[in-house]
Amino acid sequence: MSRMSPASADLKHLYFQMLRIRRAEEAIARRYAEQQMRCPTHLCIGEEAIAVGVCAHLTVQDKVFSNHRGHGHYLAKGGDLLRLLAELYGFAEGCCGGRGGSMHLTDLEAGFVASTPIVGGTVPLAAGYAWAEQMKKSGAAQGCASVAGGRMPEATNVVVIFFGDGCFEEGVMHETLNFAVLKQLPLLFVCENNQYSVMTSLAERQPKRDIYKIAAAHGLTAVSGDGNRVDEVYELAQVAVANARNGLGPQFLELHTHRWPEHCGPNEDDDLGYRSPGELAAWKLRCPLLHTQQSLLAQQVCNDEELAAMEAALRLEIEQAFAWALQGTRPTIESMRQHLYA
Ligand SMILES: Cc1ncc(C[n+]2csc(CCOP(=O)(O)OP(=O)(O)O)c2C)c(N)n1
Ligand SMILES: [Mg+2]
Repeated sequence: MSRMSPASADLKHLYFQMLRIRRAEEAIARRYAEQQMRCPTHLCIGEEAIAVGVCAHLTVQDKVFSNHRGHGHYLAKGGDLLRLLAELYGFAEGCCGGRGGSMHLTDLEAGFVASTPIVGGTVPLAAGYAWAEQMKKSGAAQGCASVAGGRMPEATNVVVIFFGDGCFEEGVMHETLNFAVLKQLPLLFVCENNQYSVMTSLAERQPKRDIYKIAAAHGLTAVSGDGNRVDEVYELAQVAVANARNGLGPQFLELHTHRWPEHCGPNEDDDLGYRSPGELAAWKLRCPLLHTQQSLLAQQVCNDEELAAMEAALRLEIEQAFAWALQGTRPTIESMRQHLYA
């Protein structure tokens, strides 16, 4: 399949989705200081284009697995904002019953299976899910063949795993790549390369080389792109998702981006000096929202009033979502032993 740019209406939708994640993350950061959210929280401000550009090609039946920095993936896949916020406050109404916090998100109705804090933890889970999808498809094909003379089954549901450049250094990542290629799983690996694992840059951790080329050595189709350009992410993901869906095996995207806030928490940390001087400022000029907003205005897809209306709608939605979440109830002591396996 060849690459296609998003149509104007799609670009507007992509912009709105990115803006929704940005404003939700900013509101979380603002309210974090109130000390009511007690879970460690990794914000994805600056990286919104990747979640949005990839998830634009997924159906509800397609599944997403994520990591510690998962709010954007959850929202882009259609996860419930109310239940995300309630989870951050540790309330029973949260998407994990208030037991998990920011790094344990789930919304099965939306096809967002799980995020976990263990770096690499969800990578083999995603492969397992993709293997199950593949088995279901081949089971359906055998059923079809006996009933309808070998008619081809529907294309497979796709599984997407989002992870960082730090995760790519985990052994399980490479074991999973090997297995996914061996089994030709309908799995899309999305590496959000923000150049840092906590405060250590890629240059301090690895010899100079491209992550996607290491992935390609496992024998799958791997490409890299600008993770701050939602149109580019959209185009690359369109091809990758279609390939995975249509039996061409696992696909790999390495998308370059940058996290603006501190690794974990609501604040900025540029004063700590682990980023080179001017690095963050340069990335802020490459803001994914700003670029898309300029395109929408230049192409006359949106005017200033429509952009202001989007902001107003999101302000209301997010205010109401916090008001709902803050009325949550604490999980009961009796529920403490539920969902435990020993
Ligand atoms: C197995 C494991 N090792 C270490 C950690 C501590 N830790 C949490 S996030 C993180 C950095 C991960 O970096 P990356 O995968 O690039 O994601 P980013 O935070 O940059 O989005 C580390 C080392 C962990 N949670 N799990
Ligand atoms: Mg990183």
